[in-house]
Amino acid sequence: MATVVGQLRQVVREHSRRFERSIPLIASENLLSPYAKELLISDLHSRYAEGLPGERYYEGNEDVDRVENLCLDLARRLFRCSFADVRPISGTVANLAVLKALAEPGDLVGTSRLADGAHISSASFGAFGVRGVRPVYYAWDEEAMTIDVARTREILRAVRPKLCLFGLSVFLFPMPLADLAPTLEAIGARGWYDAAHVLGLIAGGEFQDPLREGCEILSASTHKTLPGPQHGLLVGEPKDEETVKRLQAGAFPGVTSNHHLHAMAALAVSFAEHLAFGREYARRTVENARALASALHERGFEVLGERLGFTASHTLAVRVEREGGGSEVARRLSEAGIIANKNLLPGDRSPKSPGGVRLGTPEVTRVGMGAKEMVRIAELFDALLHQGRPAAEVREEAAVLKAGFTGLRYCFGAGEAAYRYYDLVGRDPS
Ligand code: DSN
Repeated sequence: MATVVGQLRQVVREHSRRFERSIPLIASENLLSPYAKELLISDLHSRYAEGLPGERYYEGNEDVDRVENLCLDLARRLFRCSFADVRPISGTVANLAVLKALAEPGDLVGTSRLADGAHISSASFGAFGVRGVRPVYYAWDEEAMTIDVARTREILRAVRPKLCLFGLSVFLFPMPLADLAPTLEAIGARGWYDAAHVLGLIAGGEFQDPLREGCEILSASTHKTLPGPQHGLLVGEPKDEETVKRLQAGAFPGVTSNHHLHAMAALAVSFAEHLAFGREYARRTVENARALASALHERGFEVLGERLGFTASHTLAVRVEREGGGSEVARRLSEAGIIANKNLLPGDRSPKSPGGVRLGTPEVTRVGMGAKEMVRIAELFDALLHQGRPAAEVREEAAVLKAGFTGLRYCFGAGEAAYRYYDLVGRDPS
């Protein structure tokens, strides 16, 4: 068994090295700062603290309470709101907490379709199905790559869902929340925003401000454009104390037992870092996404959202049917050291044959890349997918490009190795 442990350490070292040499373009991934990582492997990992600060079911939680109160305070400052709950352990769990709190089985809940970029939480095989709520789909404007306001108003007035979820996993442009808010009010529906992808952009003042555009509650994961640990979050301006209590009960005991205290402590660090560095990071992340989109478009790639400047977020969607389809292109990019994912795009007929790839700039921005590097990345795409250059050659060029960008930015301890393997023991077991 000792050998297996040695093998595992080696595999994870190789994984870190692979990412150090790659161009990581997964829109939902990011890198943790050294101070956040340190708390992630602290003794908090070994503890239980069910309940809220000061109202625990376990003893020994005095310091956990201090950490949680700091984390809550930072969350409220970052999102300029009165309510926060940092106990959901992931974005999907945060969504389940909202559904538990604000919907009953059988209720109608507004959302977008998967092919229009929605997260699997909205699917019958995801969180919606777990809670037993029925989706009401918004109409979609394929050219503008966002909700079609006029047609969606009609749908909402006709069907009258109780709750309306706004949020996407291919999130190119802000949702038309302010335009839809009067309709939500007229039918008595509550506005809920899943900010997982754009959390760091919202906190950095870059995308939209859902809590001031008609949404009462915002759920999220905390490791995408907000470069925190894998965890979940609820923030908002609940309309009354009853809603606060329901949301808190949704988080615990509704959908969590213990809330991963080590991740919560790391999240507090990430919030503090985002308060200090988030504005610049968010701005540069979006600038890079636009630069990459333009550079790919100039090289003949079909980047969606052209009329509106391709993207206003960290994400771009590229239709790659001419290049072999989403699955094939994602695989070939990976062989060439460029990590992305296949994705369904509007108009795709089968989930098994996604027509596109989704690209994101959170991680390449985090290690300090800028517009010049975005052009270089587009050249690598062109070389591989249009000029027929062998993947092995492109992989070497990708590694050369990445070699200059392996230190973290936009955090305390900037410059620390971004892909460091933390060898705490110093030797393999014998
Ligand atoms: N699966 C994540 C994404 O890549 O968008 C969201 O949970």
